[in-house]
Amino acid sequence: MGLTLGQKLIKSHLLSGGMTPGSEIGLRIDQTLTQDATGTMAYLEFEAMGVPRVKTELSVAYIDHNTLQTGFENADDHRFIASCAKKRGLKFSRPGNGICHQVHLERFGKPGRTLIGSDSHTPTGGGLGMLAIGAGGLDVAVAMGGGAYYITMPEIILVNLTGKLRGGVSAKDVILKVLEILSVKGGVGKIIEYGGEGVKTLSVPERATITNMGAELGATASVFPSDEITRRFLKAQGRAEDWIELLPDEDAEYARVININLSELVPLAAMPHMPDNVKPVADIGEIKIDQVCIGSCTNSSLMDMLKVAKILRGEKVHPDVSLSIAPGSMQVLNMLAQNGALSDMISAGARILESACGPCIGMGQSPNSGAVSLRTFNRNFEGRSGTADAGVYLVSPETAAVSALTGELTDPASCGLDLAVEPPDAFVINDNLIEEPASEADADSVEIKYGPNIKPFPVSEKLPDDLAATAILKVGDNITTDHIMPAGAKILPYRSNIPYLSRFCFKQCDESFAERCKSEGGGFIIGGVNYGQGSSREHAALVPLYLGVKAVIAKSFARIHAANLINAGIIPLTFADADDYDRIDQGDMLRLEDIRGKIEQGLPLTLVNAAKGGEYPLMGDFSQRQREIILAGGLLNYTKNQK
Ligand code: MIC
Ligand code: SF4
Repeated sequence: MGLTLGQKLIKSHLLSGGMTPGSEIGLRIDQTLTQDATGTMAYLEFEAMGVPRVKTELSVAYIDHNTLQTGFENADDHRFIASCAKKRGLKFSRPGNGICHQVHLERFGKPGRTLIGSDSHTPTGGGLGMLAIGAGGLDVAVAMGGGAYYITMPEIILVNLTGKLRGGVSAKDVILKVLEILSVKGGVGKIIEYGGEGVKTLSVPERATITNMGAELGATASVFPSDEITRRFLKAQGRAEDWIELLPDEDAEYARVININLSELVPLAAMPHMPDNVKPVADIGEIKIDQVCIGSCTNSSLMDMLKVAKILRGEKVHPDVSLSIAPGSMQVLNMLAQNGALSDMISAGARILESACGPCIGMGQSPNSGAVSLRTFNRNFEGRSGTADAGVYLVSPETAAVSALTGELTDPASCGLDLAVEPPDAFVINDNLIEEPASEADADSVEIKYGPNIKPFPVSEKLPDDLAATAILKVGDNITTDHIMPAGAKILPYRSNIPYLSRFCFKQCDESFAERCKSEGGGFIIGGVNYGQGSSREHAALVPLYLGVKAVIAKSFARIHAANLINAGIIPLTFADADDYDRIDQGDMLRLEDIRGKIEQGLPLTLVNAAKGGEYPLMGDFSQRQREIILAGGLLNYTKNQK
């Protein structure tokens, strides 16, 4: 039997385990990336590991999330990360150079290589034929130190594309269609592979829009073939030598095939407050809009921006709409400036933002109360924009730009637009904002610069024989890491200060959570389906750890968050019978008896509800390695024990 693309990428990097879906495999990692909001913690962890230089082919530290610098905190974090990069052998992408995933695609991604990044949208690199996976900061630190990265061997789903997108229909509509079909949990434990004749009609940045939002499916990764179009993109980036051809075998077998005819797609929108709440724009009806934001790692490429500029040329932004545009990288911004498209945007009344994440993570541009905000981003979780009662619709750049002019949600396919833009033969290459590391010989003299906001991270104790605690919080389905550990302009500057961050933990779900944890010494969290979906932020595990959370018992978990919990020394457990969730009330006293012995021996686990007298069987489907990490009280303790 032939191999799929995903299987080929895995096979060529397999360090341990067999390629049977569901079993744990260890992968050799060629490249890593970090961004600043997760990076400070990742480099603190890397420092704690005591490895002098990174051992990967390439590691890049980006600054793109915390660029508002409303106080000294962000700038101190940037300086800390820059000094680590210089000393430890990483490239450093300075603030202003752009969003990590966009820059990585342009300057560093290579077909056939593995990449892990401390950001859930790292799978963007799959647009170039990479096996690119989002991970927690500690996993990235371990990979930088030359260690394997462990995942559950995924099933491979093929999305078979035929036809060609019609005018006004965009790559964003393709991934919104996949989200409609699969939902925000449909990709868990899967690699989504794109194939079929339709692939040839999509440019690399369009493919990257699609793989980027594979994160919203919960998928481990998404991947496109590396073909002639990939070669042309790399050549235009001055990197023709990085190209290799990478195609699935003709007789490859897939766990499932989803057929999408691109010619039949229409402009879509994900309505508040979930990325899979998808409807055709034309069916949503007339909605007056207050804000439009164009940018983010999903839709900020040169091609996207050129289409937006074409729509805005000679027009005026509707007086009731605030339009902001953040081009994804210095390269994109520079090229828009050179060819005049930037002037078209400015003249129409767009507010041009720095090339960074910005409004996507609530760093500025929070909309007005009760606003309708159209965004070309990837997440529309409640409150993420910084305005609790705003409704965010996720749309394509075309829908966003057309609607910014009309003042209401407008279907761009109905406007008879001619938006054909040709990809450039040569991108403007300027790496002035990328700093090279010190040579090995000079590294000793580089000092790591800490700031007063950079506090030590919490370290877990080894697992005790028994665990007993109250159900300190009970939450429902699809709880996101934005619920657990919110971000936004007021909180994000404290990503390197866990004690301060802890005040905001679960605030959106339960104002008194942090206080109760403090007075009761922590507890167990009871969760529903897909607990911890969304970002890779390990803060959503480290902060609960700091607050004394010992275990999370849920109906199911999102992949990266489950791994982050284990790495932090918190046990993620699933109900064997989902109905037992209903038998627990917040405040019940719960016990996990002989938990240490049972995890050690891989025996079935039971949760005792002392308050109600019930016993609920649990599933702790851990690999031997995961059991050892849990027993040691987290990955750092485990790694130290191994030395
Ligand atoms: C996000 O989009 O939620 C973030 C901010 O990029 C996160 C990382 C973080 O929380 O720092 C992600 O997607 O992993
Ligand atoms: Fe940045 Fe938004 Fe992309 Fe996260 S999703 S990396 S915040 S642009």
